[in-house]
Amino acid sequence: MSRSYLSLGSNLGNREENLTHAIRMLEDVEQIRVEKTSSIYQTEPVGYSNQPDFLNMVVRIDTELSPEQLLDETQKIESELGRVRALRFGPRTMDVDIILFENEKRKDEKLTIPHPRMWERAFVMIPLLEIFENTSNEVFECETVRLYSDIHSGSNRGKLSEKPENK
Ligand code: GSY
Repeated sequence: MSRSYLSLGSNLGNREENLTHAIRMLEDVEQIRVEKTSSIYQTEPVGYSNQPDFLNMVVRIDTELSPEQLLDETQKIESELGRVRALRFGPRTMDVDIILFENEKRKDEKLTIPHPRMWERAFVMIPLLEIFENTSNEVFECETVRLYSDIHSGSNRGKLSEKPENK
């Protein structure tokens, strides 16, 4: 069983419903268990600024899938939720990125883990820290990530909702 962290983002349609839908679709995959979810944050677009604000969150999963199989599942969720890649950094109904996968370090055409831009993205680091902060055996990761987060933190519109009670 491997532990992985996924970043979810949406800035088209009913953004909150899109996030909820994506989590449900992750839970429907037999080899994935959603263990924790962060709060939802409303964030300024990074990259291409002339687009609506995003809603972002991070989820922690346990999975029996390999990183490649997990990537296939996240891409299926993106396309089922209607993602169309019109602009590389443009608006999208759903973006699901693999941020961390156990202690995996890899860089190939298909997949780079840890996610290469996670450190400079407050919309990833802040919800990730929120999950780490509530889990004692993740203290080491928490300190490492906090360090990077302090260095790189950018603008953030702030938390939209409290995390659900049961996660
Ligand atoms: O890489 C994820 C898609 N994305 C986002 C996002 O999820 N949130 C914010 N705030 N900006 C973004 N720019 C891109 S591209």
